[in-house]
Amino acid sequence: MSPHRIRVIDSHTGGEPTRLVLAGGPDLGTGPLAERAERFRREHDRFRSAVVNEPRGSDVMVGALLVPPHRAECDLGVIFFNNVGCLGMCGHGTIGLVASLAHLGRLAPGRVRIDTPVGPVEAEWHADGSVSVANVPSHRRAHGVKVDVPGVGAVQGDVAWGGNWFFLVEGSGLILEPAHLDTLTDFSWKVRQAVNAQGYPEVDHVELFGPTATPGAHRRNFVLCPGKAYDRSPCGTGTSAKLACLAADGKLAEGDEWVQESIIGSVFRGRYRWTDRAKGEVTPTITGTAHVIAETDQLLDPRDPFCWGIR
Ligand code: PYC
Repeated sequence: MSPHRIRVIDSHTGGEPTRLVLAGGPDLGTGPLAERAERFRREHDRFRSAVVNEPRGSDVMVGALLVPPHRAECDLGVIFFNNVGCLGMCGHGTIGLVASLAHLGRLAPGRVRIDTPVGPVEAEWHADGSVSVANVPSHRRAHGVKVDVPGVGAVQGDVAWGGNWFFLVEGSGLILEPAHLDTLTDFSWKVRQAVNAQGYPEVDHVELFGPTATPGAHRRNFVLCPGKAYDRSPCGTGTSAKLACLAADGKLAEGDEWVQESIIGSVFRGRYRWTDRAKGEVTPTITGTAHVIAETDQLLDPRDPFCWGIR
């Protein structure tokens, strides 16, 4: 019996990997992307695990399943997934997707409309190789939420949507440097559990902010993803959530640039425009650069005891 073959292309965006599945993925039908993501979750979870988890991947790998769009105005569709499940949207992943398709000669410089489970986004591949993503409308749901975190104490933050749900914390007092990753991960994981228990079960990312020494950057962040891996990039959906909070607080004017640095020093540039001021809803645009690092065929042999990944 010959193994099942999956064609993938790997890239990284500011250090955060994206594995784009070009062929060999499951047939999810032609319905809306949210329904197809649900079907992917329900019926093909072991495929997800096989593609991104060890031994082929790692906890930090984000997968992107390329699918036909449902929305008539879109050129292509994508379902993002990670080591534990599906993501609504993924900013670094969209930049990686566009850079990968450009590398393959499947895109010309210019705009492309992309269907996702949480709404359409528009990406633009620029002549210098960078990619801008006009994300789904983003907003802050709750401001200054006080959470009692067992073993930590009181922590205050905002709950905001940027294509995924975030709890954003300013002034945690922690040092946002790679040398402190264990402490940052432990703190953020406890915060997430407390936020979920305290009435926000949908929050699956925690984003901490601190000072940056990088000229031109505004803040550094640390983002803990749903499967306990930290984002090496500044997180496109997390930067979108931050822009929604800055807009709500009147701290960044429409059209002005926000430069968000990641814990490893990579940078996204963000701006927003108001889409519904009364509802506090903005459309963020995030710009970053991805690099293609591998074109591979993955082989899935059911005789392999770890064929479906180590979960
Ligand atoms: O860039 O939006 C993002 C993202 C989400 C999870 C990891 N990266």
